[in-house]
Amino acid sequence: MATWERFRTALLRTRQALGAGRRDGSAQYWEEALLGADLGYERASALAEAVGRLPPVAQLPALRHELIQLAGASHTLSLSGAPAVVVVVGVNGSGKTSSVGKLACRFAGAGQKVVLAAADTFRAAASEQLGVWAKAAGADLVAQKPGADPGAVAFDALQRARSQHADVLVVDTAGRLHTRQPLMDELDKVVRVLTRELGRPPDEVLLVLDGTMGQNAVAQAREFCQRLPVTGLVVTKLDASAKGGAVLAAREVVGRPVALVGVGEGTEDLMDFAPDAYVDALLAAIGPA
Ligand SMILES: Nc1nc2c(ncn2[C@@H]2O[C@H](COP(=O)(O)OP(=O)(O)O)[C@@H](O)[C@H]2O)c(=O)[nH]1
Ligand SMILES: [Mg+2]
Repeated sequence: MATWERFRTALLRTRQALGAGRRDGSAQYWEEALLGADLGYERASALAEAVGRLPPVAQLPALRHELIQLAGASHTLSLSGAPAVVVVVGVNGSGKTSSVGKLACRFAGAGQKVVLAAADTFRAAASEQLGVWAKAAGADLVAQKPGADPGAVAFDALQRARSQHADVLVVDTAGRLHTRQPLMDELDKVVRVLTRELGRPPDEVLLVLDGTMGQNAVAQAREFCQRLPVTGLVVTKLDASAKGGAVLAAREVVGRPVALVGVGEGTEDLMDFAPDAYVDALLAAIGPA
């Protein structure tokens, strides 16, 4: 299936939200449509006002142009290190472990040797869940006892990746405040340990956002990006969300590119973000003027 079609399928609910009203070309119509897709109030009303002033035939092309600008450039993962190191962060339940697993399958499928680090050490179940993905991908799993220092797990995993000449190390992390140490400090430490050992920052620090949370995910993104050197966003669960517009809002608010989007629970359901295809898929539900 083409990228556009996969986005279109995944964005069914958001498209329904966007295409719900009867298109009369008024600013109010556009504002309701864009708010329905959870683009955020300020952005939705500014766009609606600008588009609503145009003649009906010019409205959809103008909106498309504006949304593509908002979506920003595409971001190909930069994996040049040997090993390349990817750290995955985000709140509990956002889809970190699944995204780490899908990435592992993708890298392994491309013939790369992958090591996974279970740096969510709060629950035993967390490393078990990652172990299932490691098995599926044929990746090596580095885990320690529950309660271990996540920085120590990251350190061990990097040693392992080096000794095995792995191509990629992907580090899964915890998403909730579960020790006396606040979450951001813990994640910051994981990144610092890796930076010190590598002599450079990790290749990617990916922030996973739950696509069903809409504007709440945007607020989280702001908080994470203030504290951590986030290089890209991963927006998951778009297949279960009517808030696909929030992807664009998050990108704009934090100024980090959207790297990947999750469109389901299968190993293949983590797609590279393509701004044009995404916006076209979003707008596909809007009827003629
Ligand atoms: N439908 C759907 N579910 C997803 C997606 N990504 C993750 N999930 C589900 O979201 C739940 C939480 O994911 P998990 O990776 O454990 O989140 P974590 O706590 O951040 O590690 C699991 O049930 C996943 O299967 C996605 O793109 N689409
Ligand atoms: Mg997890």
